[in-house]
Amino acid sequence: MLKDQIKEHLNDIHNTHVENFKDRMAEIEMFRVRYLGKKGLLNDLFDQFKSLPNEEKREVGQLLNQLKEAAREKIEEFRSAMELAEESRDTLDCSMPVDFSPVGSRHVLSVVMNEITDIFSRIGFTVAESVEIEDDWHLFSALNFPPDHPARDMQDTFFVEKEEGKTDVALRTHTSSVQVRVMENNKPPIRIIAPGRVFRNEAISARAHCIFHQVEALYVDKKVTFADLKQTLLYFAKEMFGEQTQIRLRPSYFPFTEPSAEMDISCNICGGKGCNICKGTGWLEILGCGMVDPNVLASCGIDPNQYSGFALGMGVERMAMLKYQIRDLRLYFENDLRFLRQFDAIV
Ligand code: 2U9
Repeated sequence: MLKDQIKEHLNDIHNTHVENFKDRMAEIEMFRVRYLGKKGLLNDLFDQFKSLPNEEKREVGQLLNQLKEAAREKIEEFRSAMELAEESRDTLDCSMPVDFSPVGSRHVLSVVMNEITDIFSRIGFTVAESVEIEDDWHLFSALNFPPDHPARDMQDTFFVEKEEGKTDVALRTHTSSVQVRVMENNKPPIRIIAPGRVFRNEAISARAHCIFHQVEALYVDKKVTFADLKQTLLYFAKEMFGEQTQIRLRPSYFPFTEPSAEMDISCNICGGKGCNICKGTGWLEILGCGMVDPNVLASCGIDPNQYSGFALGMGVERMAMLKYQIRDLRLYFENDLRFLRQFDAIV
């Protein structure tokens, strides 16, 4: 039947794709002649149409028009596909370098954290890690925090559970809890660093964030003295900020160390002359430290009459700020590529 023939041709046109043509120009012309040429299929079908009974003409006529339109559209589609191929052939530059997919880089905080870890590992410290959700004992009590210390307050600490008569559970406010766990489970000599993420209930600003990173170090053995601490600090400062770096210690207070101190380094921007980074003092505060309080050693099951130890702690964000002159803490967490890309070259 004529109707079925037309439908078959429609189907053929639909399934013809220019990508399969070898010599596109010649094959498009062949396609045109086959359907629309003087002796083409459409003229032949129109001839057959003329001799159809009148009642069939309406339906078959519509189908014939559809077929003619489909053939025309297909030819148009072939031609524009060919033009596009021609254009890209003209503009194809085979000598152009390959556009490799972009490779990510390490975040500056990880770089600095790894650098600190490497410096301490060169003098025998190993890395210790533990949980970020801690109990009151490992966060505060074992570390000699008095019961009314502000760190135990909701204002300063994110509590996960705080209930009357129950052990309080909180996001760790320092990585010192890691050292408590190591001391509880190991005998001295202990020489570890505890790098990790910590959480404090602070309003976010250029100088404070509720999430930040610390690296703490702990050395416990027989006859560990403040001189050991001082030498370790000098070694660390020179490795981290350059051989010319000088250090000074100022007395301070922490519940877990006695005596306690804060360490400054000579300003690595002005070399100690005084600039706006060191606020004209020539010194930059970089970490806290001290001799582990005997109460802390005892709480962790280590005899303070036999052993002594030193500890120190630093904020990684602050270290990176001083090393790379980053002015705003929020930049670390915003993932703005303009910031991150500045550190592409460092590993
Ligand atoms: C144990 C005993 C003692 C770790 C120490 C500091 C001093 C210190 C701050 C630096 C900036 C925290 O990130 S910060 O806000 N830390 O000043 N941390 S001594 O002392 C310990 C740790 C564990 C068992």
